[in-house]
Amino acid sequence: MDQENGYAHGQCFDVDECQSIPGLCQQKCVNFWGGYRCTCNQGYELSHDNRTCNDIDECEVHKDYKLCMGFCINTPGSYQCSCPRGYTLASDKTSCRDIDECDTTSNNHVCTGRVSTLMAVQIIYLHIAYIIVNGFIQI
Ligand SMILES: [Ca+2]
Ligand SMILES: [Ca+2]
Repeated sequence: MDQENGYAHGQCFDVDECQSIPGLCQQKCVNFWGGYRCTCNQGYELSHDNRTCNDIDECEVHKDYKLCMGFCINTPGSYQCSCPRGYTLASDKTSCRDIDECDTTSNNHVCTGRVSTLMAVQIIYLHIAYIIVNGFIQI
């Protein structure tokens, strides 16, 4: 009788390697009659040792398909998209949407009235320059 090797009472039976050998596979173990197979979670691929799983670099593998409109950032088991400055990630998590800096309903008030931030800074600099040159405050 050799139950370890799947032979008992003159008959063969399957050994569930996934149950009997803890840590056999790094992520998932699939038992079948006469053997077993390691598999990986979504976003990972089985490495050459047929046991451990490596992260798939989706940004590199699918670079021809342009997964992201902006930048693609590889993450363990997945990937993320990000956008250049001045854009925000849209709800589809892949495309970029222009930020309307002039939209007064948003919290990014860059303008007050009709004076832009840049103009306001220029006015302050002119006042400071005037004070330095003339030595007194005159508004
Ligand atoms: Ca088996
Ligand atoms: Ca990945």
